[in-house]
Amino acid sequence: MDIEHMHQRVKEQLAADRYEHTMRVTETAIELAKRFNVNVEEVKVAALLHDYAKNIDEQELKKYIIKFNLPEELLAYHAELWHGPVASKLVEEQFNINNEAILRAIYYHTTGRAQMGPVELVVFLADYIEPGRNFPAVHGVREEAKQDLSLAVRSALKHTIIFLLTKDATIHPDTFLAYNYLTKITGVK
Ligand code: DGI
Ligand code: FE
Ligand code: FE
Repeated sequence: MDIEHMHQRVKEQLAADRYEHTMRVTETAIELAKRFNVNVEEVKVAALLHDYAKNIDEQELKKYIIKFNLPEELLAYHAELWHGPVASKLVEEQFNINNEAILRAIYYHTTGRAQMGPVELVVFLADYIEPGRNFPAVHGVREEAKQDLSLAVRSALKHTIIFLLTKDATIHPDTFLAYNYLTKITGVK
């Protein structure tokens, strides 16, 4: 499956604003991959497909979680966390993608996880700092992203956790595991 075909399918699948976000994430991710010596081809595909399931409604996402045997505990968390895991299964099926680095980057792009690999880190960070994002914490993370991939992702996770706490939201354990992992490996604490 060539990338132009996937691009076309993404455009058909997503609303215009979501498609434009996807294009900005892909450009940002390619830049980060070059900066931090991460596989550009894997990053490009993962970024292009990361939000592939974003415009599927909740009822249908729920059906896919059952159909694909994804962890049912996902259903106990906010529906916002469902589109990554579902997208990873859909693109595996529809585009015959079997590269684990790409599939994981799509699966975990919202929560992160412990021991995130380089493609996961780049896609996670690009999604957070793409030029259309404009929340207060993004500016500091963009600065860190010029220097250190792990530190920048750690900061993005930290600000996501703080943001979710202000909303009294539940927080998926993978978000904490990702934060703890990066805190340890960066030597912050
Ligand atoms: O799909 P995008 O909007 O591009 O970005 P995303 O997939 O990172 O989704 C971001 C949303 O998910 C944002 O509103 C924060 C929320 N989120 C991230 N981690 C968690 C979470 N929401 C809950 N409830 N729990 C989490 O652990
Ligand atoms: Fe997303
Ligand atoms: Fe996104």
